[in-house]
Amino acid sequence: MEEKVKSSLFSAVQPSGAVTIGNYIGAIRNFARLQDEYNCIYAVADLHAITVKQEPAALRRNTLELMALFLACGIDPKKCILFVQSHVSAHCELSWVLNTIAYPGELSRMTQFKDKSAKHAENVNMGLMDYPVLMAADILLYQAALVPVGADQKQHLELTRDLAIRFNNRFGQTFTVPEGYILKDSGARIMSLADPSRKMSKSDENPNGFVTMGEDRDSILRKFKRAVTDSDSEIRYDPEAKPGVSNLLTIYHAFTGKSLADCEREFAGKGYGDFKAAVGETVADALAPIQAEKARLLADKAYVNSVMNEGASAAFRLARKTLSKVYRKVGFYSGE
Ligand code: ATP
Ligand code: LTN
Repeated sequence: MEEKVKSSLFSAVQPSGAVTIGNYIGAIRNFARLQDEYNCIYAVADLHAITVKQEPAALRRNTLELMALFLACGIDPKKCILFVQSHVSAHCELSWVLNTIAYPGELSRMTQFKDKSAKHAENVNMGLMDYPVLMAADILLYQAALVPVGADQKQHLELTRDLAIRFNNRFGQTFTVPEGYILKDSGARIMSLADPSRKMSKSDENPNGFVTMGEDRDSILRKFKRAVTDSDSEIRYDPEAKPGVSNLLTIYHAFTGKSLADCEREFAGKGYGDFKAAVGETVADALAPIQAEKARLLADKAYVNSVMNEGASAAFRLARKTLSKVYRKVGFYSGE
């Protein structure tokens, strides 16, 4: 039988703090699901993380923890390439070349740049503005056809596509133009538990807004109990009119695998108190085995290190192919 050639898929998460259930539902959970269908390449995006201030010791710790979390969430290093972005220098090298075809106007218009500039007004640096060009380099180096991310990254993916097309038009076919894989239903944008008009973010100053993947059971139950809903009492999925309740239904749906309609039916006639407690219990139950597996992996640092080192070698081999092609196309003399 003819074997179908798998296409490549790339995604990354920044080691910029504790990973939330928003990151998990919108992105990481899908990483393991896609690993049989695609040649998957997943990175810990430490080069991206330093665009906002990081404590060096915390960055080092978060990098190891995120690698362990990837593994604990079922990403199999036998099927995927898992590595740390700064271990493969081609990411910086390609982003330099792409910088020469990216315009400051398009970069300064990015929503994330505007949001982060406002939030970190004391540290608006060139890296923050260049963030999407580095992200384009990540994706284009591996000729990725698909990029699973949450809805907030859609604009960056559009820019990646624009840069790929611009380069291909100027220098000839070089890059695969990637597509985003963004969940269709809710889930692509999990909202804050404390303010359902804002996305759940690990850098929120209010810790009641997010639940991290490492959070203990009591804290999870407490945060869900306090989650903002509305003054009505109906448990119905309607993100416009009932953003808080809809967000909780989405989280319940994501962790149980039940359809949104079934989730609504299950809670029909029940009060908000019971509903919030049930969602909290479900999340705590779902996170427990992931937490246990992560702790087991962190106790075996040598294994996690070996996964990231082998991943970097494999990523380097793929990245070098694209980078050589790019260098040839732009006219760098090879000396051969
Ligand atoms: P910050 O909130 O500090 O800006 P972040 O969590 O948005 O960080 P990343 O760690 O790089 O940034 O995000 C990793 C992945 O999680 C991305 O694919 C992103 O789109 C997704 N993601 C982030 N927040 C959410 C959310 N609230 N709902 C769904 N997906 C999300
Ligand atoms: N910017 C992304 C993280 C990231 C990424 C990537 C995602 C860095 N490089 C390449 C997909 C593809 C974020 O989620 N904040």
